Amino acid sequence: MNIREQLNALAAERILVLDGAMGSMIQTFHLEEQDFRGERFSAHPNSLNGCNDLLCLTRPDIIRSIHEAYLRAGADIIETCSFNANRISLSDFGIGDLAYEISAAAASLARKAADSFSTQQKPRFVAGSMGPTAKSASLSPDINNPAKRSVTWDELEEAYYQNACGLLDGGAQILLIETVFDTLNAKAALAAIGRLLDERRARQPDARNYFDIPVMISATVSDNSGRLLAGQTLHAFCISMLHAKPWSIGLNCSFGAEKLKSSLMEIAGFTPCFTSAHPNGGMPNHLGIYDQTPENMAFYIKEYLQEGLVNIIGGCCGTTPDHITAIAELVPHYKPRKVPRKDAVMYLAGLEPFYLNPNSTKWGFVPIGERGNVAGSRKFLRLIKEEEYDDAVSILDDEIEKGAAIIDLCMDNALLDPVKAVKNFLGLALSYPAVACVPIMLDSSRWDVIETGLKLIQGKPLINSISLKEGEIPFLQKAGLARRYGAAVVVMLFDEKGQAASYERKIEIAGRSYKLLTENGFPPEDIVFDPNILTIATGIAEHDSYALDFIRACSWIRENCACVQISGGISNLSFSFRGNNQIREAIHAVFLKHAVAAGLNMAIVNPATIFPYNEVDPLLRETIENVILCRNLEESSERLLALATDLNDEVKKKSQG
Ligand code: THG
Repeated sequence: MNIREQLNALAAERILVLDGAMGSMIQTFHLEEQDFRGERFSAHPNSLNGCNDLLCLTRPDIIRSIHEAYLRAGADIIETCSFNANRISLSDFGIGDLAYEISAAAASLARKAADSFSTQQKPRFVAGSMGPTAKSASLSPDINNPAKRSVTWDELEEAYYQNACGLLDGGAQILLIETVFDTLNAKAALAAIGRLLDERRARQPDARNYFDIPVMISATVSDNSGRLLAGQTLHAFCISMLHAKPWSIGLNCSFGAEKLKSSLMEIAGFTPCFTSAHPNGGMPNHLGIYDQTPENMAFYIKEYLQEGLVNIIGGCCGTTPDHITAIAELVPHYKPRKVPRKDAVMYLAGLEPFYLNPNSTKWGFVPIGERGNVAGSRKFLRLIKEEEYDDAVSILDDEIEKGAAIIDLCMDNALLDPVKAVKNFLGLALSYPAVACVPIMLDSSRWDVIETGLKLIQGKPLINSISLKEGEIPFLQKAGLARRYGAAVVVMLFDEKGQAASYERKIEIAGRSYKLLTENGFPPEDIVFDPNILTIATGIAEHDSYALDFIRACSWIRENCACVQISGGISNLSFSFRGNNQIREAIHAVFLKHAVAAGLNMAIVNPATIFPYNEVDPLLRETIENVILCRNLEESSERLLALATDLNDEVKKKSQG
């Protein structure tokens, strides 16, 4: 059995006990500057007092004795003293370069302690602690410049990578990303861990099983709103973590066990993996000291256990081995929480969660706003070019108000630098509450532009798009990166031979893409097929069946590709009637009715112009229906053109008025 299997077997039987605080225990030793420095850092220019992680090198005796105290108290899992053992945090002390060394030393110390207590009956485990750093990848440090960030995704990912590398090399058996206050930081940590474990497995194929390291994620809530500091709700946070298949998701620090309970309930009811909690020992008193007694803390923890909220329980700031003893004594009397299954529904997130439910909108499909697209709105293009970003954001706000549940964002234009435009615009737009709440669809033909967006979004976005255009290897590589960043994907029906226009080509490519993705572990509910909505009524005979072929492809995909979503860019359909909005809206209404019936459940649209099918003029509706469904084609097309011309004349008359 590898560590994951051992832990799973134990967690199926009982609630596991995590240890308590490292910091408050270190304080009891009343250490001075010299203890932190040891001999090795006696001449270091900065003060090192308070750099607890450094004690793994300079006072390993103390760290080990604390581990042993928690093991004696009954902890199944102990945490390494490495909360700040990353380049970003250690740089505050001028020792950023020691991140790997300290992480490795921290893990090795904890392992020695754990191994000396481990028995067949009660095996002990070491979780490598990975703190959030003091910097946020999502929040601006400057109120006058909301697009500014004090740390980038790349800096965080690199810092976490070294942190995790050291922890694994030192012998950590679990990695614990804790005190998450900004989901984007945690996503960078997950990406770093994912990359590291992939590299290790590739380098040491016979140790693949060993590098199946369980990852625990634990967030902290900063106020009673039950949100993380960077703004996400707990549901949105969980959704944004699930791509990494964490072993557990939970909460730590915050305000003590009593107040943490409601937040924990939210996570426990939903999360399809184990849940953990390691709250503070109450709230600090007026002197900043945590004075909650072990009995008092255990009183509140008992409620967690009675209500089946946790699989792993321990303590954070202010807790001591006595607190852990009190908790460990309770645990055998209660059953572990039952892990709910995840249903095969697409979850996305902005600051708020999004569950795909087309029936919850009045249209029967989920509208994705099309106007944040420099190729689809002249106004948006002008505002982006002129860097009038606030006004450009108001276009998105407006779409959301009109019903867009997701926002398509596209900066592909020859006159723009799309990487720069995404960075600057998205950095700003995400500071506006309405935009920040909904999931973003990153629309670009350039992968570097998409990755730029992925590195800025805390939630779970959609990538628009990937396809087999350049063959299977790049397709699967991008799908793999989508998982690493925690994004769902739009799959356009293209292959090496080009875009699928006919029904036969559409189903050929859909079937092939589906098989490739699902065989490589991509969850089908995170696939959005786009069977290419192409322009009809162009006067070219080949184009006549485009709408019908799309609709028929939707039906085939529904029958043959379980759990996927189907979307399309609706406005493409009517390009040949540009300038004639009434006809365009009528065409969209009729098309949507049939496409939704065939299985379309999302659509890129201008939500302000969605027109109800039943309100389309009956003669016009019948004509459009015939054109879309290729019935009586010649006559219907002529009639549609005539109706369009009439409508155009009417519009002209009215405007001349
Ligand atoms: N599939 C996927 N993504 C897509 C498309 C698709 N992204 C882009 C496009 N197609 C969908 N978006 C739009 C946006 C606007 C229009 C059409 C498609 C549009 N705009 C008006 C016009 O050009 O006439 C508005 C003009 C204006 O206001 O300036 O029609 O198919 N996955």
